Amino acid sequence: MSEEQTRLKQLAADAAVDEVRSGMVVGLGYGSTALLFVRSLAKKVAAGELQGITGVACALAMETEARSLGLNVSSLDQHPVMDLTVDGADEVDPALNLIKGGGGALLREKVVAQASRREIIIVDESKLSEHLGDKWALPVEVVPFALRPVSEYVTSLGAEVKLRLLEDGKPLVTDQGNWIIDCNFGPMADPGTVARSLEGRAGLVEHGLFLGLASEVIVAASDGVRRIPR
Ligand code: ABF
Repeated sequence: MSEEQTRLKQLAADAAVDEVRSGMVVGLGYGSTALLFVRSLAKKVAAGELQGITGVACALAMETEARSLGLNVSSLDQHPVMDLTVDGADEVDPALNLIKGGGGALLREKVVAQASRREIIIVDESKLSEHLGDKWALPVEVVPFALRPVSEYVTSLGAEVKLRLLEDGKPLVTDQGNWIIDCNFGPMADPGTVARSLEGRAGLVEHGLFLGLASEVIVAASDGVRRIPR
């Protein structure tokens, strides 16, 4: 990631921190941009500028990181509704629909997003696309037992399917013990139809199309930060 991209991500993250109020239950997203948000949030809490913040993390790794930064991290069992969640995205279309899951945390991210009063997405300008799928394959979480039938089904829908592997050649394992297949549908004229074609398929646990879930997208570009409300 370039220094400029990191600078832009930090601008977006700082704009999101300004939306947090004392006493809030805050969903903590996953990925490098969300991490910048969590670090900025932790600084404000440590400085006493925010009190009574409870975090609910969208990934086990973020839970650990947030606790190491001194944040109070709880669970959905204790806090089933978030006042505000801040998360990243891989791709954003003009309708603020998203592709998420580049970090493999899409299932918990979607659970937390659906449980949030506000879902603020923070991105740098490189994430904006005319159509979802222009730049990113769609991550899909799959039960290992069902890898082949689900992969063949998604291929029959017209996508090119690849099992996500780590550098050691082993499959990435999600927090739920599942695998991720990256499904390249190409540019999607109607992501809703793609989403519906994936839902209900046995063994296909969740997909990375976040439709109608973003309340607002904060975009950091070289000419400044802009906020796009739903
Ligand atoms: C997570 O982080 C994922 O849902 C999303 O794919 C990814 C974005 O990563 P980054 O902020 O590092 O670009 O939110």
